Amino acid sequence: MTMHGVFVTIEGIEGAGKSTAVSCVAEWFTEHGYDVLCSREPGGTPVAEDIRRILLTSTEEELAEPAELLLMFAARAQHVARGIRPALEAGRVVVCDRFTDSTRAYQGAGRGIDSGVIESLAAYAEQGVRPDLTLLLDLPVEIGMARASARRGTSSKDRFEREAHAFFERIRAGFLRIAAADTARICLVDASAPIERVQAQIRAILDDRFETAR
Ligand code: Z5A
Repeated sequence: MTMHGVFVTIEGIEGAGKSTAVSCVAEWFTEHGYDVLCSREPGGTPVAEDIRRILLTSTEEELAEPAELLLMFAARAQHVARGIRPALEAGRVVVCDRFTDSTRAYQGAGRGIDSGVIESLAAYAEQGVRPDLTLLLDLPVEIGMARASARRGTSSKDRFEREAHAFFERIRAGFLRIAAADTARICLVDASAPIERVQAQIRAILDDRFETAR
């Protein structure tokens, strides 16, 4: 079936400002007359949000790496089938906080899982649903961590936030490699700038990509 909507994903390390960027992108499309669905991964549907709880907060036993990868894709398969694809088929804009590039960066570059395994699971879970545009919010790891910890306050860290600094450096480098290999889809945003400047960069990209297409 043909899909008429627009699928935009937001990527980056923690504290990059992805949630803030999702609102900015949603606002731009709403102002331009589109019907927008904001979502996130892992999660986005009731079943996928159940899987998210296991992935982020499970502490009863250590999650094995293959299990973490398969749970990410189980959540994604459910989100695509029950959330993203129906919205795109209805002509809506879907703005998603993280998608498969996060798996490539976290489970691939971060944990060292083979890219062949990741790409074959991606093809199976996505069933042809691919982002039209991805905004990669890039910034130094220290700045992202400082922002995330300021926002977190006294609440406890999730499974990923407890990882060492080097893990996040591998992920940032992984994201940059992914972006360099797919410049047609992925636009880099300097996320170390103040919020207003980040939002101006995002709006300029959307003006450039979608205003002339209307
Ligand atoms: N994960 C994975 O391993 N594999 C996968 O396939 C997927 C995910 C899909 C959950 O993701 C974890 O799952 C994630 C990767 C893994 N773990 N980590 N790390 P998540 O997206 O829910 O969690 P997160 O990355 O930790 O999100 P976050 O900390 O909420 O980051 P954010 O959304 O990018 O940031 P924010 O909430 O928009 O901003 C953070 C704070 O900074 C906030 O107070 C803002 O007001 C402030 N902020 C935002 N922009 C600015 C600027 N420009 N200047 C100053 N301050 C700013």
